[in-house]
Amino acid sequence: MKRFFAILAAMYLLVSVIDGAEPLYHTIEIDALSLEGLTRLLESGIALEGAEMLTENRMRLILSENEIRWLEDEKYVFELIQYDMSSFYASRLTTPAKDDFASGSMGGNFTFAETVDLLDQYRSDFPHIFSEKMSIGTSVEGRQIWAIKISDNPDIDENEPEILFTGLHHAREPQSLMTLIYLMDYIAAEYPHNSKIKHLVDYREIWIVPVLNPDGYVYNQNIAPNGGGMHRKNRKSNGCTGTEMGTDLNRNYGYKWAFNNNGSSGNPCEQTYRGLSAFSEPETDYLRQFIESRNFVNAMNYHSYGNLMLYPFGYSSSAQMPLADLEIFQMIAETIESMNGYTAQPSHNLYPTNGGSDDWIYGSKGIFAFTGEIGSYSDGFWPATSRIEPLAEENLEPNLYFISIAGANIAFKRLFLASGSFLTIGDTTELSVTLENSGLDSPKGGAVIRFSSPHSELAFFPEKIDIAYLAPRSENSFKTKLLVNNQNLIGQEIIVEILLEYEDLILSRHFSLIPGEPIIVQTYDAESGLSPWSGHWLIGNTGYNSSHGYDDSPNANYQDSRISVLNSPAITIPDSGLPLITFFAQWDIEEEKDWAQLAMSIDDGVSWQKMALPSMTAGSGRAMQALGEFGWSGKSYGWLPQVLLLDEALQGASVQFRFSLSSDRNINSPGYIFDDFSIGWIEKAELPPGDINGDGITDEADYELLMRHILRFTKLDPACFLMADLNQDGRLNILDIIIFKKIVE
Ligand SMILES: [Ca+2]
Ligand SMILES: [Ca+2]
Ligand SMILES: [Ca+2]
Ligand SMILES: [Ca+2]
Ligand SMILES: [Zn+2]
Repeated sequence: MKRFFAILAAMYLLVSVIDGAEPLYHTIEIDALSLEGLTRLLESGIALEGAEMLTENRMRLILSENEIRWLEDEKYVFELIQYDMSSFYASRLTTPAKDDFASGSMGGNFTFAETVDLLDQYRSDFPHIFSEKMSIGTSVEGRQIWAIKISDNPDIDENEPEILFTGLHHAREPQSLMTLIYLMDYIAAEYPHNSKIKHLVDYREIWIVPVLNPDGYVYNQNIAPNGGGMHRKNRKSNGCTGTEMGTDLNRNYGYKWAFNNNGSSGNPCEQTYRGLSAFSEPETDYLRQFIESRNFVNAMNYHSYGNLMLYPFGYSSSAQMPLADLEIFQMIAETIESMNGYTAQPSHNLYPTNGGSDDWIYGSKGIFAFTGEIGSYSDGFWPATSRIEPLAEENLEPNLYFISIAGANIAFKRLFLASGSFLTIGDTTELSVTLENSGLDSPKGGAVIRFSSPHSELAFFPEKIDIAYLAPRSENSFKTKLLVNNQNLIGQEIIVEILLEYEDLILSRHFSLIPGEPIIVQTYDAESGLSPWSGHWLIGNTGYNSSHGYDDSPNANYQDSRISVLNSPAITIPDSGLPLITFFAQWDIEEEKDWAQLAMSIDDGVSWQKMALPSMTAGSGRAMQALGEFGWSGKSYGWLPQVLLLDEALQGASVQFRFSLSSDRNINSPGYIFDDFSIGWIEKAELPPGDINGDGITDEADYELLMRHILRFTKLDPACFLMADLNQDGRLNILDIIIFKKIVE
């Protein structure tokens, strides 16, 4: 390994000739790092943010020359990886195009002054959802620390769950600011036409403090006007100069402040200097007052870098919190991890910190506080200009989720029809809907479930369920009964629509069922091996009411960049009645990009026709989802019955089915499972002519239905319409009435 001395000596020369220059920062890798060496490192006051263990005893980190000198004195073994990070970062920052998102003058990053202008711009462009910027106090050098609120009626303090976002605790982490500006831009643009965003704005109060440390950020602008400045702390005068001046704001909070010297430093020139006392710094003290003046449910403090989603505690690995709180922290952090891949973990897992923001915000105030460390080492403190928007974008979905869960966050979890896909004429069957509220509050004003169908012949008891209270972080099931009395509907596909309404948000689920009692001639239940099915898919140990199912990737996520298939054997379609296929399926597949599909071949696998089922979604046109085709993506939330009606012309034919799962090059999920793949048929009822209501006799009741349709009081179901169209001319009129009269005479 190359030693460092020669380079270091050259470096000192360089520094000494530039009068008053800032110390340089370099990326180094420490090797042969022992536990004892790590402990000394922790106690040194070096900032380990972004530091990474590359192997068990090799650590990569960014240090100032003074810190590197200290490493040498302490006999660490290390290697230079990247010289002068400030210049290195600056070399990747370019002048952005005016209409790019990242159009600030520091290589795309907005300066403090530009950020203040943006806050004014939001207010003047969107005064109905952005508040006037408000100062929560002034910094060491007298700059305003601005906050802005996003909500409906932004000038009124309404009783809505409050969320806090902060950026730039540390001055050299501009991606924290850019991520919040991206969020504000997105909300402003989407609010008028995106019901989910409108819900978040109208039913929450979103507070953003984009620049907590304006002095440090402006200092970086002064020493590196085009970006790349390496100052971290605030600008409190403490006898040190340059980037060694100031207090580490994220070690100055008042919960276990100065707990020990591992997680903060008492030496003013060190990067993790904690200040003279808890909240000795105006920036942290004003944020404290601001937090205490409000009612935040959760708080997200953005930093960079490390691809991490951290939660308390930071001060000690033996710190305890109530299990119920820990579960909430884990749920939120792990959900975010599933969205952007950031590692969810308690802050102390990485390295101890005391006096950190989250320990106080949670430990003293009971607010669920997180630290998001955006980006990887290759992005670093000043990501390349082209990386600013992608890094902000990868935190958009997590941020919207974070806003949502401060209140109610409700989704359909399971739908279950007791009779599977079928409904015996004249019998009621139970439909149960399970809702999950993963949010931290019950929906404001409760929730409503409505059941409906475009087929007026399908009745629900009840049609509407009012839910006054839906406990935070709970699952609840609600039931209705379904009834079809009309035998004309046997073998008709009937769509059931379930609407969930809460806080002015409407979520819907659809599924289809078929009135009638099918005769199943064959079922493949996956209980005795894959054969006679064949392909890439396997038998997994998750089945529908059984222990096995057909599974694209048992107990694992599907692979990237792959199309895997499962072919059925040749299947002979029954030669009577209405032929159909029925099965149960569950899936969890990357939405919009990947999907599972079902195809059928009637020519021994020469050509395949893609099927469309009501539980599928239309192709997005992105990644694997072809426009004009249908497939399963997103989540089924448990088993959903599936039924596929086949053309009567296929009676007696030999056909083959093929399931496929197509994945793009990134993000994979558990995949697709189906079970009890059955072939059967339904016999249509033999009804007398004119029996519109399908009760077996033609009488006054049918006449009334016919008249009501002709007089446009009600509209007949298509199947009933066919029954009423006695002269079979495709319309209902006086001619049908004349024939009807003759029938009942
Ligand atoms: Ca409001
Ligand atoms: Ca099975
Ligand atoms: Ca009748
Ligand atoms: Ca007619
Ligand atoms: Zn930071």
